[in-house]
Formats: sequence, C-alpha cells, structure tokens
Amino acid sequence: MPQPCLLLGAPVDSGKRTRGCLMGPAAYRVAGIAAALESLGRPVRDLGDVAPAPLRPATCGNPVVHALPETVAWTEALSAAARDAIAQGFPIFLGGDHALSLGTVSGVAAHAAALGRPQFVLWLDAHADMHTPETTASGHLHGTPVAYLTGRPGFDAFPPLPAPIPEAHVCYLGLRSVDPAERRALAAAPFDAQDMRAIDETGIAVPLRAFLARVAAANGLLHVSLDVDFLDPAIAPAVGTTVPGGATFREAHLVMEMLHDSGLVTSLDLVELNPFLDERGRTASLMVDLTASLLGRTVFDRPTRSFAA
Ligand code: 6HN
Ligand code: MN
Ligand code: MN
Ligand code: MN
Repeated sequence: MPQPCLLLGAPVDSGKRTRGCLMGPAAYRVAGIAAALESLGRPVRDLGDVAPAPLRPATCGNPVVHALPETVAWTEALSAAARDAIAQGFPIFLGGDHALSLGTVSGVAAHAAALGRPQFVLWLDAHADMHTPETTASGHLHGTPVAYLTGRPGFDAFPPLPAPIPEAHVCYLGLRSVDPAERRALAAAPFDAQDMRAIDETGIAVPLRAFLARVAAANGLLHVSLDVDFLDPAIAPAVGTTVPGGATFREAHLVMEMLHDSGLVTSLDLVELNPFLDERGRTASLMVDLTASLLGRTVFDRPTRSFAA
C-alpha cells in the first residue's frame, strides 16, 4: 500500500494585504484534488483545515509589518500539524498564502531532524521570500519564510525554529522578482538559486536534476513549496503577485514529473492561490493537475531514478 496523501487546509490570509487566499483550500477541494490523487491509486485522507493558535500580542521593530500576531499564530499551529502529519503519510498543505510555509516547513524539518536525516527544500516561485521582518518594505510576511527557515535573525516574535535548514539545501527555480535586500542575502550564502534566465539557457531539467542528485546523495527528505506565481500569469492568473515570464505549462509539468520519478519528495505546499482572482477555476485546476503529475500521473510509467550525473 503506498503512503496515504494527507490533505491539510491552511487558509492563511495574513501574509499580505490583498485578501482571498483563505478560499484556497475550498477551491482545491472543489477542483477535485482528492479524486485526482485517488485515481492514481493513492489512499487520500482529508484532515480538514488547520486552525490558528490563539492570538497573542506580538511586536517587531518595523512598523510596516502587517498582521504579525496572526502569522505567528498560524506558524505555531501549522508547525505542530505538519510535524504530526509527516509521521503518518505524505502531507499536502492546501494554502493559503506563502506565510503558511513558516509553519509547514519548520514542522517537517523538525521531523527530519528527529530522524537524523537532512531536510531539503525546492522553492518554486517568482520571488525569493528571503525578507526578514526587519528588511521587508511591503510588510508582507509571505515574503519571509525562507529567511525564517534558514535561521536568519529578526524573527523573535515567532516560535523558535526547531531545526534550521542549511542554505545549500534550498533550491529555487523560477526567480524573476527579487528585492535588493533579498539579493544581498542570496549572494552572501550558498543557496542554489536559479532565475528564469538560467532556465531559458539550459532548460529547467538541468538545474533540477543536479539538485535531486544532491538530495539523493545525502539521503535527504525533500519538501516542495509551489507558489502559483512560479507559473506564467497567462496560464495561472489567480495570484496577487503575478510576474511575467514564468514557467510554462510543460516546464511546470516536467518539474513535477521528474520529482515523481526521483521518489524523493516527502511533503508539499500549494500556496498563493487566490480563487477570487481566478477565471472559471482554471488556476485551481492547473495546480491540481500539477499535484497529480507529482504523484505519478503520466502517459508512460518510468522507473524511479536517481538523476545522478
Ligand atoms: N510570495 N518581495 C515582495 C515583498 O513584498 O516582499 C513580494 C513577496 C511575494 C511573496 O511570493 O509568496
Ligand atoms: Mn512565495
Ligand atoms: Mn511568489
Ligand atoms: Mn519586498
């Protein structure tokens, strides 16, 4: 029996000022995510929506930061839920904006640390999400999870990070909107950061293959965080932070197909879907189809492979 897929709704909407991501979990369910995964022979358990921890006062030095207590409360609850879920199956976190990853990824990384295995993260996004509460100019905490997860200072209001993720274990694909403070942070540490220009030059398979080979060699666990704005806005309009020049339909599916063949992925975030901005559910449906590719939907089955050089 393959590991069950565990669906956890994370209706986080506190990570930015434009509302709507709280409808994401419902949109994925309406788009048929459970049936799509069951049709691949995977048992699916929908664990419903996670609730945030009780709100407590929280402050930081930057007055522009938006909804800090709410995001802290989500981080606390999602970290615990993720740690619990990954011990029982393959968790898929239905977002919710990208602030949810402060919780989900810290939770799965705590589980990896308890197993004594390294945690790796594939960040599929137009943005680096590398601000700290001190460097963010927008005040939008959905732009901060990677900084939190790699143990940067400035997150005193948040739960202490159980298991910081080494920068070299984070691979970005799709970058095309990176703020100056984020560029400096990326340049100063060994992130595996691939912008769209790199993907244009080599194709998307080359950097992904190299990253997967590193994960396999380290016997790592791999979390994938898929931001809707990784995709080109022409195929995925339902996101508040569209940036032109994103991944095409086939580039995105190829990433998911290679991830499936690698056998390495242990948890997944689907983030930033804003159903209020969608066109007849097409973005929600595309995200479901990409998830199905990650779980093995294909024309011809291919053997598991290591992607080693
Ligand atoms: N996301 N860098 C911009 C900001 O407001 O800090 C955009 C953040 C986007 C967040 O992609 O999840
Ligand atoms: Mn993001
Ligand atoms: Mn983004
Ligand atoms: Mn910014």
